Amino acid sequence: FSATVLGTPRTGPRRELKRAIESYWAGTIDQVELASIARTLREQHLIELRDAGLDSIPVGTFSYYDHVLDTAVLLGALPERVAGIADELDRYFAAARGDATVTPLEMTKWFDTNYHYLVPEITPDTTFALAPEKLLGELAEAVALGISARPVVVGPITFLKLSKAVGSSGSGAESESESESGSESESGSLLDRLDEIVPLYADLLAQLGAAGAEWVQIDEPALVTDLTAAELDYVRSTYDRLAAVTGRPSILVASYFGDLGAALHVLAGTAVDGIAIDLIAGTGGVDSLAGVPALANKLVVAGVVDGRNVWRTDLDAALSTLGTLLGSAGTVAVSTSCSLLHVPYTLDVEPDLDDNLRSWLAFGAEKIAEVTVLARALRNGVETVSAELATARDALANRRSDPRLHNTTVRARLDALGPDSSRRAPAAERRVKQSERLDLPALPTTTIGSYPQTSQIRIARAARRKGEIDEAEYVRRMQSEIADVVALQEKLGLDVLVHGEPERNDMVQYFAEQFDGYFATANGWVQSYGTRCVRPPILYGDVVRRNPMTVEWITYAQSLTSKPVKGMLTGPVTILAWSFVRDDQPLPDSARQVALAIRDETVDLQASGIRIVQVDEPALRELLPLRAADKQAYLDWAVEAFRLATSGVSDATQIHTHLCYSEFGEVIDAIAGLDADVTSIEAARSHMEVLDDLNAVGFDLGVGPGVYDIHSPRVPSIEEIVVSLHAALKAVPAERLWVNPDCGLKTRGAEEVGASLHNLVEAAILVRAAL
Ligand code: THG
Ligand code: ZN
Repeated sequence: FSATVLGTPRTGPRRELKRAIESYWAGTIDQVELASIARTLREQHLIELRDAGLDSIPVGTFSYYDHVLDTAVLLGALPERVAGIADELDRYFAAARGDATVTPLEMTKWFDTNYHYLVPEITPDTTFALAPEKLLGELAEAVALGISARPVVVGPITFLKLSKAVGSSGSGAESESESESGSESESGSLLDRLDEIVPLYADLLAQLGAAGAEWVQIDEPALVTDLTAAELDYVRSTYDRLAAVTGRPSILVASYFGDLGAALHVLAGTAVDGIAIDLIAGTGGVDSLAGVPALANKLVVAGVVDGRNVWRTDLDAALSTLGTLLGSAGTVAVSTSCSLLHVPYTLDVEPDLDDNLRSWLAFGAEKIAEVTVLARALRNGVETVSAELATARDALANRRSDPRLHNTTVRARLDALGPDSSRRAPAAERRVKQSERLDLPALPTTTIGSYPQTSQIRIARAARRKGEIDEAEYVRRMQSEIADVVALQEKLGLDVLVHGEPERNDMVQYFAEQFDGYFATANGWVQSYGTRCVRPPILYGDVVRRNPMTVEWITYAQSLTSKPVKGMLTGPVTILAWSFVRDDQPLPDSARQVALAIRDETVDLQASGIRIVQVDEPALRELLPLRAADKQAYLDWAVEAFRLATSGVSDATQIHTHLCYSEFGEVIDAIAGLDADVTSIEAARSHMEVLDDLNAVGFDLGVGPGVYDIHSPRVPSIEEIVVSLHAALKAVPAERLWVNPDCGLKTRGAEEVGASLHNLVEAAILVRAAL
């Protein structure tokens, strides 16, 4: 084949699948109707992909929740605790989301993307067994439509590397917190289980071959991470075994999100038929492939169209890459660098884009068109696509010359900032000035920032969007929400208050909308996990904060109370992590621009009398590079950007930060490096172990280890919070300890929030009295 993509979005162009699944959960449609909606979506999509000109089309990439969970089902590896649920689909959803009696699988990030997968649990007792019905069924649907379908599965190495070894089959949450998913030692040991699953993959290949598949795509993104020699041996033996299966389809091993490095030589040395290579995220580039003679008898599927970002491809550059590749590969097919799961479906549903901006972009459908143009150029000669090449050139030239890309004021301001601009006075000096000004009790209580998004908030937001209410009325309604949240906190006796963030639905979108240099899409949904989607804003030019963004809301809240109200901002790394970012300048440069905008906001908040400003970096861990060699450079610029954002205020202004989605291990030094006066952190599920880790790196600033897990609707008792606080006090002296939940409260119900915070305050009072 000559033109393909490694995968496609699956939630539906208008999020039809999301709605159908949520309706099923709500009980308003049954399984038959859900299956029929899903099948229609799949079939329409297959036809679109074929009509767009792809000559090999991925199937089996459809999912009701997550493709890693689907792989666990394929291999018969769902946890024992859901085995008793008779209905297959309900068992699947119970593994994904839990139910009244069962804890769900843990969720974590899919490599360095914003997609979250469910972490399969493998116990010594797990008995793998092949369940190929879903994949065979989707293949049969495509075959019936006469479509040249290529079944896709997550490969055995990646599956085991992403899974978590748990002690025994019996337990759920208890054993989960003991081990971190994906860590070197455990995943190393799980590769022992290849002997059990490779035969199932072999069986699967034979069945796919018999069902008419000419090619199968085995996804092995784990091969772009650092692998030990022993792991590379596993790669070799696994693919030697799979290549030896009789009656199998041709095997395409798909890598993406980085360079294969040594794994390329290993794979090329096996008898697999094709290798997909990410020529966008990989820095080795196409030249590094020239040194792999074994590629000369393989199909190289060249990922020259960026599957993860939204910019129109430089077709001339892509053609030149493809030309070089023709020198080292047996045959070449054109593809996206990874699955299109990570970008929206199409630009067609974005009415508000100006024509210039539109011409710079390519979402899913537009990327597929680029792939087919490039493939036509390879097949029939560049002259057959000269019109398309000219259009692409014009768009690129238009983008490069657009005045919105460069703001000389911002650049001059950043150039003028020396290293002192990201340094504050020593923490001890700050602590003295802050405690004089704030006059807080020992073990001060606070919350992370957001309060439940009530139906009144959603109604007001929708009414404002439709123009049914004016801005003044909208502000009145938000102020009334803020007043309620402040009154609640006063009543509960919290020490440091928040305004509750009613005006934000997604914090990154909220800030991006107020920056020049950003564009917000109307329908650019991307799956985040399960049925949940986000609309990442697009950063295209230099970032300028047009006006103060939060000052009016925060000062309104502060006017209602004498207790300190925290200003609430999102840090530069998180804003970028949850955006589509510029590809025409290094990410650290964009980070400094966002940091400057946030810094201006902190200074304005301070000037308006706000004494504490929190700058959240929940995504600090998310952008961590996949290869160890790249990690420190990332952490250096990420920490520097945060410090630039937070060092503009006086010593007496207290800077807080909040980090979530733990697995802090690799970033623990960076957390200390942020130099925030107070850091609130997820700890409830890790039994306060994170505090020992912080001590080990000499962390001596304020810390608020979450004393209860807000991801569950359960109300923690006073007693258990007291126990948590005593555990925390073993690691942290009382002067540095804060008391807070482990994350924002926006997804929780009002009643449980009131009850939980009541218990939190009572527990703090009890422990305080005993100090
Ligand atoms: N904002 C952005 N990206 C994120 C998060 C975020 N990435 C990581 C993490 N948080 C993902 N978590 C969620 C949680 C909830 C939802 C999406 C991602 C969610 N989405 C609504 C839905 O799909 O129904 C739509 C929300 C909307 O209307 O904007 O609930 O916090 N940028
Ligand atoms: Zn959080």
